[in-house]
Amino acid sequence: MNSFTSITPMLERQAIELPSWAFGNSGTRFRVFGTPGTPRTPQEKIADAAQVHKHTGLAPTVALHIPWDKVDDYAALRSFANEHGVDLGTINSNTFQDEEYKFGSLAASDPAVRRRAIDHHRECIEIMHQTGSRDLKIWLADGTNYPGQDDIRRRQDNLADSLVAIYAELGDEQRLVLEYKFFEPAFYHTDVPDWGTSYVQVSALGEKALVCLDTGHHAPGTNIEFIVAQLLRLGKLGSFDFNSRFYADDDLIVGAADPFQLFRIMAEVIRGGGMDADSPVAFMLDQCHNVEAKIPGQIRSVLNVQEMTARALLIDRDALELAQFEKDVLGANAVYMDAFYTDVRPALSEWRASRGLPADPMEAFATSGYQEGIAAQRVGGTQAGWGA
Ligand code: PSV
Ligand code: MN
Ligand code: MN
Repeated sequence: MNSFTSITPMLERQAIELPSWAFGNSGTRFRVFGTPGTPRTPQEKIADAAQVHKHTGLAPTVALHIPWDKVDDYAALRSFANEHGVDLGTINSNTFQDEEYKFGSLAASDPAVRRRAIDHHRECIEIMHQTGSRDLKIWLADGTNYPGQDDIRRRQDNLADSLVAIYAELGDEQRLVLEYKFFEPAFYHTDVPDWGTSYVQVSALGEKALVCLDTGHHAPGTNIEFIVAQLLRLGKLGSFDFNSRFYADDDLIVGAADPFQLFRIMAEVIRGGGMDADSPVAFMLDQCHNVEAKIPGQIRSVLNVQEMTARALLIDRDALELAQFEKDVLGANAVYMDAFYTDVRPALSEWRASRGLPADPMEAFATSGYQEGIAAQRVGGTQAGWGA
């Protein structure tokens, strides 16, 4: 197995973007639970996100969702973030909560609806210029509920045309990442249901368009690390939305349901160069904390990613390749599993402390008094965009 010291340069550059919506109240369609201290403004969400970075050194940027995080002055919002030790990251568009989008947005049959959705993305790109964001992330709720409801092939053409119009607006340094999801809110067909469709659509656009892989957006049993390997091989893996799920799009803490899956994904990311210094792959959380405390929930999440990354980096690639070459099936599997079963927490704590970070970020936050402070100061926190 590789030594811990040999993997710290890779760990050093690990960055996991936090979603602003993770800090708002959320729940399910049955109930949204309030929490004391919930942010009331985008600024307060950013301040909370900055706590995660302060205690872990892992989360230097915060993703915004428009219009949930709409402000008058985005440059000022960026300065606010910088003053808190973080920066603004991905801009997420939103074409799923307005009445006009009942039958879709970028893939809709109605040209006026498509135009409206394209204009919204133009506005997002304008915001990206002000926030200094590189990535525009598009997730669409588009789809149908009944066979025959709409022409599913024509909708692909509509989507392609809409994406061309958006892509044309991107600046040289900007990128578009197209996220896929196999179902929900549409149940019969979804217009971007899988990595293949996303790949086909972004490939038609050009180099600045890539696929976003949300770990919660697959059918149970899907081999996600294979998708990772394939997209990296094709040079089209742009970003991750990390979360975990038991049943559907649960948006639970990444690594909570199946740490081994997270390990396997990170092993394939590393194998494909996705953690190299010049890698185009961006890592983000896409989670909601319905019943647990939000800031510690995010701290736990980035630590889970760090722990499984460290374990995946420990895989002795030479020994693995040799065993694979020699057709030593169980030997190869043992090399892989040895790394997975290594508890890296003590080494990570020590390494963290050596870099001036808390050895135990969960404990450091719990004893910082921050949570008590916001609970006393903030009344009437906002609901995150996701109620389901
Ligand atoms: C809806 O499934 C979703 O959870 C997608 O994963 C998006 O990334 C997220 O909402 C925010 O728009
Ligand atoms: Mn997502
Ligand atoms: Mn989702």
